[in-house]
Amino acid sequence: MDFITVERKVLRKNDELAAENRARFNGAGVYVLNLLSSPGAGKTTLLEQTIRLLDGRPRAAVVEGDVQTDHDARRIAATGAPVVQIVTNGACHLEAKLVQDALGSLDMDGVELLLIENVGNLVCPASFDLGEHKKVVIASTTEGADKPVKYPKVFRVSDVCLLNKIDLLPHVDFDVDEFLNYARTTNPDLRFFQTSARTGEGLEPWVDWLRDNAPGRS
Ligand SMILES: Nc1nc2c(ncn2[C@@H]2O[C@H](COP(=O)(O)OP(=O)(O)OP(=O)(O)O)[C@@H](O)[C@H]2O)c(=O)[nH]1
Ligand SMILES: [Mg+2]
Repeated sequence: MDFITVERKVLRKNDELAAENRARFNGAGVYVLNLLSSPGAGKTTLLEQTIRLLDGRPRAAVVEGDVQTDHDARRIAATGAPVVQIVTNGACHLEAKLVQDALGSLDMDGVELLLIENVGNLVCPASFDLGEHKKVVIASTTEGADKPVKYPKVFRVSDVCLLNKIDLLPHVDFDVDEFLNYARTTNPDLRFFQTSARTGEGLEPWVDWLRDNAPGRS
């Protein structure tokens, strides 16, 4: 009972800070996406390729979330985009306060699109609003097609779903239609993109969607 009360308080406080973040993003005209996936689904690789394809239209910045290391921030920095790394030191998700604090170290000059890579985990990150406009869940073809029904919350709270690593389909036992059916059953409003961050296949429609949506701030 006490535990549940504490958890509710933590979430309520997080929601307040997330609302502050969202107001700040809206005030600055920055469109924000929160990227969620299991470890290794390809979030950072997708970000690297996406930033290169966007080519500054819109100008993007990245917040990286990891349990340890600044490996991902270094990879993003190599693209030239502004980036800040949050190391959670064991925590399995980002929280609004961590993002708020990290923004102080990020060059947001001229930035219209902020991409937040959450800690690789399909469970905890789904419960914490960071102040983003939309959540994007990334699944990959090496994870099994039943993830939308095994981890439904992350698919329910997301607006967009990327199915990544489609270049591996000939080599893995993954039924795309089964995955799409499971995902649509969990969330009928999900918008899908099938991508390979390795070959670039399917990235153009995703980048077009970003370009269409980034200026249409809510
Ligand atoms: N074949 C193939 N490999 C990919 C693709 N996208 C990413 N990878 C590989 O998958 C591995 C993990 O990719 P990352 O981009 O680091 O994944 P991540 O989701 O950022 O991982 P965490 O930050 O640790 O959760 C790397 O070896 C990538 O090269 C893809 O579309 N196809
Ligand atoms: Mg990563």
